Amino acid sequence: MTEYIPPEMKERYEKAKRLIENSDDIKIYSHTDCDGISSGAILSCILDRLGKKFEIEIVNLDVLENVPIEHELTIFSDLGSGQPIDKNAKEDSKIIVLDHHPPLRGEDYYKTVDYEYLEINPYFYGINGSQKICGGGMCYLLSKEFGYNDLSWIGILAAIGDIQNGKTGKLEGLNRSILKDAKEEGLVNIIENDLSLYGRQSRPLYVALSYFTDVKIFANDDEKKRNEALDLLKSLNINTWDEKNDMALRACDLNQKDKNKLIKALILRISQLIPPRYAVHIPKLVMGESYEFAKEEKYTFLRDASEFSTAMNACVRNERPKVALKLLELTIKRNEYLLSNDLNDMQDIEGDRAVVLDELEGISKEHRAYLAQNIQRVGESDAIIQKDNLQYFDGEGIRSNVVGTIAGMILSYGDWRKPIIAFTQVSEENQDLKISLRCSKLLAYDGVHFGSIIREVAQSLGGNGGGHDVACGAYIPNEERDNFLDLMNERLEGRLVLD
Ligand SMILES: [Mn+2]
Repeated sequence: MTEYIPPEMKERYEKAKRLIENSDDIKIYSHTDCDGISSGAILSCILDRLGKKFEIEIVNLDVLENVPIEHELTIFSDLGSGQPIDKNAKEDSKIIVLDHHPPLRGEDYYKTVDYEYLEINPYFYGINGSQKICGGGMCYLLSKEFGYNDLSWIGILAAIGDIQNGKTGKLEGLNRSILKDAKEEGLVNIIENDLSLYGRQSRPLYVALSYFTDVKIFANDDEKKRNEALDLLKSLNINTWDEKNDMALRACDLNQKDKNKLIKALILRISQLIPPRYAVHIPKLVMGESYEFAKEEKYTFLRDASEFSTAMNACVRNERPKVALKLLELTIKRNEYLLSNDLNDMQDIEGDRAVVLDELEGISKEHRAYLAQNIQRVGESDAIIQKDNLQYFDGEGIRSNVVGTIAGMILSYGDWRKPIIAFTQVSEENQDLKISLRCSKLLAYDGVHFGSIIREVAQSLGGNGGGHDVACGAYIPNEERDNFLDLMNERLEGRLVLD
C-alpha cells in the first residue's frame, strides 16, 4: 500500500498552489465535523501565511446544492466531491475541491466546463478515502506543497476524528506519510501496541476501562461498572494510583508489561462472551496505536488525538465551530514559537489559548450533560425495541446532529450483536427523519458494511444516506419510518451471527 503521493495527484497539488498564489479574494467552505474543522484550519493557516484575504464558512452538506460562487477563488474542503457545488460558477470562477469522499464527477470533469475547476480526490488514484487519507490530510498535502510541514499534526487529528484507523487500529497509506512528517517535526509521538481505551490522558484508568464499549463486559450502572473495572485491575495487580502525583493513574501511564496483562485479560473475557466466529477479531478491539501531541501538557485532552477530536466535535455539534477553529489557530502559533525556541510571545499565545480553552470547557460540559441526560432517558426506559436483526429507539426531541453520538453510547445498553438505529426529526423546519446507525466493530470486521446498506435502503425510500461501516446515517421522509426498519431488518437477514 503506497505511502507516496501519485505523480498525477502531485501535479494537481502544484496547480492548486499556483491558483492560490494568483488569487487574492478567497472563500473556503468546509464540513461541520472534526475533519472539516481541521481542513479549514490548515487552509486558513496557509492563506494567513501568504497574506491573502479570505473568508471561511463551516457548513452542512445540504447547503452546497445552491452555494453561491462569488469570490475569485472558492475552495471546498472535506466536502464538495459528492455535491453539485459548481451550479453557480461563472466563466471567471476558480474552484478547488479537496475532498476524500467518493466523487460524483470524474477525474477529467474539468475538461467539460468553461471555468477553472481543480478537484483533488484520492479515489481518482485508487486510494481509499475512508482509510488512507481524510479531508484534513488532503489539505495538509497542500500545505506541504508550501513547505508548511508543521501543520502535519492537524492531518493526524483529522484522521483520528474521521476514524480512519477504525479497521486496523492504526493509520496507514498516505495517513502514515503524514504521521512521519508529524513525527519528524517533533509534534506527534506514536505509541505502538497500545491498549485501545478512550480517555487515555484525562480519565482515570479504571474509568476509561469501565467505558470499554464494543462488547459489554461491565454493568450499565456507572458506579457498578467502575467498581468492576477497579476489581479487574486489582486482580491483575495493576496499580491504579499514581503516588507521585497523588491522583488516579491514567492509561497513558501504564507500562508495556501492565498493558499486555490487561490486553490479555480483556481478550479472554471478551472471548467468553462472543460467538467463536468473532474470536479472531478480538485483538483489534483492544489493541491499537495511539497518537500523542508531543508539545501538549500531559493529562490534558489536548495531548491525545482521540480526546482532542472529541472536543472539536463537541464544538461543531453545539454550533460553535469558530471556537474549534480558534483553538487550532492558536495551537499552530504556539507550536511555531515552541519549534523556533522564540519564547518571547509565548505568554500572549498561552493567555489567548487559555481563554479559548475555557470557552471550550464550557461547551464540552454542556455537551456531556446533554448527552448524559438523553442517554439516561433512553437507557432507563424500555425504549430500545428489538427486531430480529436490529434494535432501535425513537430519539424524538434529541437534536439531529447528536443522535448518532447518543446511539453509539446507548449501544452498550442493548444487544451488541445487532446494530442500533435511532431516529429523530431533522430540524424544526424539516419534518424528514434523520437516522443514525451504530454497531460493534466486530460486525464490520465480519464483513458487513452498514454504510452501503443504509444508503441503498434509504435511496429505495426516496431518501439518501451513507457513511462508515460501523457508524452511518440516512435521511428519509417521515412516513417511511416503519418501511425503513422493515427493509433494514430484511437486508440483514443471515448477515449477523446471533448465537
Ligand atoms: Mn472527512
